[in-house]
Amino acid sequence: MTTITRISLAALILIALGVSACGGSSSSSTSSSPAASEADEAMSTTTAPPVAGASKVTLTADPDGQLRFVESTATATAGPIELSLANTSGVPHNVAIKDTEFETQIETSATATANGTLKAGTYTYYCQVPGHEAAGMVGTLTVK
Ligand SMILES: [Cu+2]
Repeated sequence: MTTITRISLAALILIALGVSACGGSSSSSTSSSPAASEADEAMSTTTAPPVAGASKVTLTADPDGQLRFVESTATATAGPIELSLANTSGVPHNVAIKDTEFETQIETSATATANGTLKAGTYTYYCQVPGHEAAGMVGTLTVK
């Protein structure tokens, strides 16, 4: 009786360990940059490695929390571009460029960055948080 109870307990513990181990591995991050440290992610996010000499486009979310970018227009040089949104407000924002790969993470009180390349042209950047573009969180990027 005692032996059977011990075996059953041991089996239950093994099952429990097995389940938790499986749960742990299957819930691993889906991040596309697993090498990034948690400290880095807390400060900024990046969708692709930065390119040396990239044309930097730095936008700023309204610091008072209004749904707008401080810059309604921006310019960049065609080629590799580093797009950043500095957000010091308590409102979550991001920046994306329509019809391109550029899309930063949504951040609150942090700076988010996306890297990629753009050809010369006129692009529209906007905030993807629902309602923000409609409220006016949109601008024009001219790439030459
Ligand atoms: Cu926004």
